[in-house]
Amino acid sequence: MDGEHPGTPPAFTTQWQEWLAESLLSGVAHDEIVTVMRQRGFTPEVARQLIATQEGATAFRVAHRLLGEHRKLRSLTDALSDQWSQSPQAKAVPVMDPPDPETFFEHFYFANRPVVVRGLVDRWPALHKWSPDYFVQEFGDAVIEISADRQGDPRFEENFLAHRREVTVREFVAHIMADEGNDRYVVARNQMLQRPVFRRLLDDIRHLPGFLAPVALGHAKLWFGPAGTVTPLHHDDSNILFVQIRGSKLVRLVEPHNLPCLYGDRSGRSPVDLGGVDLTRFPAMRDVPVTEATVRGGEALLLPLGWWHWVASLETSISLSFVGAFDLSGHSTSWRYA
Ligand SMILES: O=C(O)CCC(=O)C(=O)O
Repeated sequence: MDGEHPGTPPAFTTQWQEWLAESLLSGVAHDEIVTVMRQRGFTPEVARQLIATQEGATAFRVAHRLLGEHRKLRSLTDALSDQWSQSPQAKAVPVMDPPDPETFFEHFYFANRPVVVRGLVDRWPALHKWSPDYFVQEFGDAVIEISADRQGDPRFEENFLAHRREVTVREFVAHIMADEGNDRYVVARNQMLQRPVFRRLLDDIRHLPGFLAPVALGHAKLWFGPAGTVTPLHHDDSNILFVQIRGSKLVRLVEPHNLPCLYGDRSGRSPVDLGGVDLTRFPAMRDVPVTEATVRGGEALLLPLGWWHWVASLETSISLSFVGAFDLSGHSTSWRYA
């Protein structure tokens, strides 16, 4: 928009058109717009005429209406996240002990609130059998896919395909027992339990009547790694029951109404590191409440639909997640946003 010669009326370039549309849609007063345009060589009459033409254009009027709806929705999410921040549950995830399906659905699943459930999987043989040593003993020579060399790549999730490696269970366990950290991790997307050789592991988990639909068991997703793995902040599009089989994990959560402050991409990943938020890079995070839970072996955590979560393993860890397959008479809701 610079570089106009005094006395020569400037061209109303695409850049000017976008500036004008953006200023009007952001609510800048006409007089202020005219002042800026005058300083750049437009006469006040031409500036006012351009404003009138812009405001009369069909595309502008549609954008104005949609923006009004967007602002109203945004102010609602701001109000709801403010209200949530006053709840005691915003400080720490509540614990349900013993498990009770009615309370689980009524107070947590349908209320879209996370909860740690104790005692839910007490009867699963996996709790007592599964360990790195057990996996070596039973499947030592079997080949698995892992997510590797992650520490040097801040976008290792987006670049998932480039980080896939094949190793034997024996090699993997030897590595994770020797080295903590985020460099080697069997994640859900590696689909370990989908390989036929590992299917018999599913015999060690049991139907959870009232909580999970029987079909859920066949779709269990495995997470297996050393202390120090980190799954970066993201949200999923369904409710998840996350079951810790062995070891413990720290889970930090952000309530969905804070979505506009999380710098997320279209797929639901956020660059914000909840291990230590950089407020210079992400100032909108300043007032966002972060809720925390430590999930220990034998405990389950409801990760409700749309909740952002960041997960760090505190010890050698084996976990399972069950996505969107709850024992409901209706259907499991999912969030279609693409
Ligand atoms: O355990 C982890 O590292 C991540 C779990 C997770 O993000 C999920 O189940 O959605």
